[in-house]
Amino acid sequence: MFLQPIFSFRTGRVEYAESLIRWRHKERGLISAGEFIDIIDEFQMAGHLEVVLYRQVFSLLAAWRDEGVEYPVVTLNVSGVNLRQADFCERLIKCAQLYGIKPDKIALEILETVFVDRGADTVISNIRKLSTLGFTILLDDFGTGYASLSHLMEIPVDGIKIDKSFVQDVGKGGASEQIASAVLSLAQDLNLMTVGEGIESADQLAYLELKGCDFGQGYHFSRPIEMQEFDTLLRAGAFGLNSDSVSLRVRRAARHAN
Ligand code: G
Ligand code: MN
Repeated sequence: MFLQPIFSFRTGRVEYAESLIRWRHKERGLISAGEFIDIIDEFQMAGHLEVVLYRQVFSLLAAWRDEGVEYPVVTLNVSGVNLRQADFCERLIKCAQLYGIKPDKIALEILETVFVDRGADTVISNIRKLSTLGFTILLDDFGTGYASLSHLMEIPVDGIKIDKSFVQDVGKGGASEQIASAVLSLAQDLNLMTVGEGIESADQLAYLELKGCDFGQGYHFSRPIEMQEFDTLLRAGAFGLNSDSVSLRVRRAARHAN
């Protein structure tokens, strides 16, 4: 399991970290989940991997909590297979309770594409339940899916992660820059938190910050870090951490007040 830090532009601290699984292939080396997600879905392995990954994440969070370490909110990528299962929420919350982890320490990353696949009703009702339970809901790879605007209205989203394809074309004079800028301005109007993904250069960082993006993630800051090493860095104070994610709470309150 790997964790990739997500930095707050406002505080400069690592307030979130995305958990990522890597498959150590004998010949091909490390393979990312994005490359084998279809295999996971096809063989309905999501349920099994989920147990392995979630338990690792929850036990790590429990250790930090028990030892008084200030730690970031950890994000879990949730697959369409999981969201189409009627009992997914119960399974997730039970697993979290087993380790005494409260939902406000967990953010769920959901791809927009889950809404256009079959079983969208179950998906939406699951997301509503998860949000009510207190999990933070983030739309992943935002801008690459379909009918995204209508879904922003329909489901209780807390924030969006702007897809790296837009971020990486910033400064190249194409349409990506306008899209990134429009998405940020829309998110601000809706009081959503925003994360720029795949930031690889200081120019990309500067552009997103200028446009009011809240958080940044990408090789420019840090690659995904193996769990043990992340743990060591966190305890050494390398992430300048403030576990209290103020901006999200303020935005959430503002939205509920509307
Ligand atoms: O789609 P999702 O948001 O889950 O993307 C996470 C993936 O993006 C991970 O596999 C991670 O390794 C990769 N990633 C993270 N930062 C960067 C980056 O700066 N550049 C590129 N190309 N990929 C990145
Ligand atoms: Mn993700």
